[in-house]
Amino acid sequence: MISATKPAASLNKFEKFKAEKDGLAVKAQLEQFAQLGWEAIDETDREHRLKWLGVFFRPVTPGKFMLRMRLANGILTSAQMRVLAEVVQRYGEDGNADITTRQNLQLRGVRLEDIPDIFNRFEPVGLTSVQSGMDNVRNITGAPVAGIDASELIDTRELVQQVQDMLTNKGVGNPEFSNLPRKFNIAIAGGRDNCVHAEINDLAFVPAYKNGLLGFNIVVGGFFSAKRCEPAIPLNAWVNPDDVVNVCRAVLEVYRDHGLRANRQKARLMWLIDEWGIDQFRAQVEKQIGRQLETEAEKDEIDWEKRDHIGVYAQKQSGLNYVGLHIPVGRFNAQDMFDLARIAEVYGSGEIRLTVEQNVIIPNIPDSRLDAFLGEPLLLKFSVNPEPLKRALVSCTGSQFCNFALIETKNRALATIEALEASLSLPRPVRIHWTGCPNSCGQPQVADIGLMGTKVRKNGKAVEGVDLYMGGKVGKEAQLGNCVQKGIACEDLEPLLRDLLIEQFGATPKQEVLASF
Ligand code: SRM
Ligand code: SF4
Repeated sequence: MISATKPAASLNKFEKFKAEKDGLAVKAQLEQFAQLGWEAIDETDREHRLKWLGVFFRPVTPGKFMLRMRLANGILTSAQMRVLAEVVQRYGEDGNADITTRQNLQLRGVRLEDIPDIFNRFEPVGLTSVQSGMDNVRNITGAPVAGIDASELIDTRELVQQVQDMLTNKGVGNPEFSNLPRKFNIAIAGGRDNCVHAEINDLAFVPAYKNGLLGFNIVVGGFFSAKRCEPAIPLNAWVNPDDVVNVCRAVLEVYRDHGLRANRQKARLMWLIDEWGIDQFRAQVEKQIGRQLETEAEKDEIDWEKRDHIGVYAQKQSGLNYVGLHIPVGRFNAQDMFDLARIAEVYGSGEIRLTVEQNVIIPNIPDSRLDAFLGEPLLLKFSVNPEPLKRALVSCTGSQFCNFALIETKNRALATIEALEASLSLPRPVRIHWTGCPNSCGQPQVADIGLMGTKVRKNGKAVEGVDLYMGGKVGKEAQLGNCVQKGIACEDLEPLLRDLLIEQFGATPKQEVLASF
């Protein structure tokens, strides 16, 4: 039984409004909303239910909505990118797009009155933004080099698409999964380097051999929240790739029907696993599937350091290459998007891929076209060989558009890195992740250096500051980092980071490098 049908008294306000009217119901009202305008429509529809369609009211920029897409495995075509670029272009200075930490795109500046037309343009090119926010499954991540990586174990593209199709009814919207107790993250890793951060997903599939067959070990319950962060734990189950969709369905049904709904701070999957214990949770998933799951393979195949895919790499298809472009803090304007669509078409196969590090990969570039590709002016902005600090920089949205933010992130992250790079030489990339508040969208816990926005008192005044996280390890033996210092005023951060980079990451001051010649 879905707990949302419990007596109203035991439900929090989100459960109440979901029980009153399903989020997906606003789809039928879009024309009406467009005519009424954003100020006149029902507040709960505007601020909450529209997120079921990926349409996010932004209290920071009222009337200018954010549109969060779904891009299975982070892959889109140049035709799709052009449609998205046209949307962004409509809004002039207000229009831009961000690559997200879930291999996805968010468009900004969007007006509610344009949504029906935008959705009409999405349909013919196969784009959807459905169920991308609130109590739904977020964009499903997969290996960004699926199908082109010579060392790949399992091509995740089709699997991710199948799971997305199942839970969104092929992009139309699926009321079966539109009232989960809370958000839910799914990732499918296909390579050896855990490129999707399996450990920070509610449900993740990790390649593993069992009895000579290649399938997946399953981990569950990983999540970040302001209240608690946990890495995923083994379900003690191994599945054949053919079973991935069924397992996703069963896990989601168990979560939907039994997940905790009274307190939103304790509603993510791990809280249910805590209450039941992993064995009971596993047994319930088996009951839902109607058969026993195989126990997990002794070891998984994640035995590489994580790659960032920036630069030029030979594909498994002989004579073809993929090129990773660095997109500073993941932000595009409309022209950038048109340019990317063009170069993907002119030099590659028209395909564009996104990574969880907020960067782009253009695959399928023949050897003969590579030099011309590398000479494209766009690559002066989106480098294939960025400086080591910029290369590994990730940032959440921050106060420019997000009302949860305690600090501005993206612009500050870039300015700080540029200042540090002006004075330091780094022997290797250092992964610095910024996140504007404890919700941790910028994943500071997976970074070498994580910076989480907070407010600090300095000289009797409240100023923007950060808590410092260290020790996040990605790839094989992934581990979450911890907070090592609290309450650093942002204005004091640069010298602190400078010392940290010198002491712990082998950075050398640039003057010293020059002096030694
Ligand atoms: Fe997030 C809420 C942005 C990845 C944990 N996240 C939000 C909202 C929707 C809040 C809001 O309404 O303003 C932010 C929208 C701001 C905006 O205008 O852009 C927001 N989250 C993002 C993105 C765009 C950050 C980025 O710059 O890349 C990422 C979008 C991913 C996507 O394509 O769907 C994003 N958020 C994450 C991640 C990272 C991940 O999934 O690997 C996390 C931590 C992992 C997790 O969820 O377990 C994350 N976001 C949260 C939370 C805390 C969840 C919780 O259980 O408490 C919130 C707050 C909430 O849901 O109540 C949140
Ligand atoms: Fe907004 Fe906080 Fe998420 Fe950053 S971490 S996007 S500030 S909710």
